[in-house]
Amino acid sequence: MIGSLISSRAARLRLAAPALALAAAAALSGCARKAAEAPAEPPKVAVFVPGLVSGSPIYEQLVAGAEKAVAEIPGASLKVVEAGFNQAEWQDKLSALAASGEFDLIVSSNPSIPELCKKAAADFPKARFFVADAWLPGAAGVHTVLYNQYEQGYLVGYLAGLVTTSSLPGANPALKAGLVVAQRYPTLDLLIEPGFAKGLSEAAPGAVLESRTVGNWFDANKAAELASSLMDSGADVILPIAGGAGQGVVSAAKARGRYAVWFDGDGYGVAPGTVLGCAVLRQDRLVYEKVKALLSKGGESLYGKAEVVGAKEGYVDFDESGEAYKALPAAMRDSFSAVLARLRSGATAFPVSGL
Ligand code: RBF
Repeated sequence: MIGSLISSRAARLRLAAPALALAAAAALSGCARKAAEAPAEPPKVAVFVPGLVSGSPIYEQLVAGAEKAVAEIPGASLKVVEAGFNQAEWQDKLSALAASGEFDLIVSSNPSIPELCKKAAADFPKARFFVADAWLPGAAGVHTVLYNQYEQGYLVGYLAGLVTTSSLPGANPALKAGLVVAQRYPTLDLLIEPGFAKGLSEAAPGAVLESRTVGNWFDANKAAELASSLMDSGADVILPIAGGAGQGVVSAAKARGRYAVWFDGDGYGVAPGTVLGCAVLRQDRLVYEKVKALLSKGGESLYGKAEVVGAKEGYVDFDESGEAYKALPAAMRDSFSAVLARLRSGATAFPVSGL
């Protein structure tokens, strides 16, 4: 039985190798025999969700991408761990996953996570991490990919500029847009907000961007209050970067007949007619591709590396399929789609080399 296993593996080895004689010799070596006797276990993957999945499109996509990759690897398994909103607990929870030694790969997402992985990898050098929406080069055992969120912010900023200068029923003469954020962090301060401001001022020269901070990623009531105060001061279109709390921004905008633009996923359905545009991430695709690559031969070479992907690579985009977007005046959509096309083609680029 074992003998036939070895010979069928040897046959496959020979098929794959360019030099038949070499492959046959390798198949007879102790090394190849050992590999045949102890076939690699199917991989085990953990998804570490820094928060809760529900309500945060970026985390929904994280899980969906990992699930798809694992489903395609025979015998592979997936465990999803929601770490909750107490950020002070994240290091211990992540390190516990690494310490268990159970997982071939721990996958996560958000810019604060690589530092925690770096610490866990120092304590448990066999642990391997992939973090999307993050950037940390040179950390052993940790691979990161950052989205060009300047471009993502720019897209909805440009749309917000078209809205605030428009004669849509919910638009007012004040040239003002709002931003409701859960907390301040470098990707927001260096990419998302300046990108939004750039798009806004290109479409609406002289327009003002005002922001408010919720203090957490879940309090939709507080986010709604902050959105109301922005609307009191003249904002007619608001972007929430607030995870589940963002729903409160949209309901407040809806209640006042104003508008929202959305980030990360498809938000048109959150309040039809209120959410006018969605700058999306293809995080599900990225996570799927990276999990597959990291678990295959050669995947090890990716650890320690940090990459940036944007609109040109197709990981930052805009969802034009929403009814509310399609119902906008043709002149607005023409102007917006020209900007979108330039970003997609790379004719307009806002290169980001890290954080
Ligand atoms: N985004 C969410 O959608 N939900 C969250 O719970 C969430 N938590 C975050 C916690 C920290 C410490 C940081 C730095 C970011 C968090 N983000 C969260 C933001 C996320 O990484 C991303 O910037 C936004 O989703 C915009 O793409």
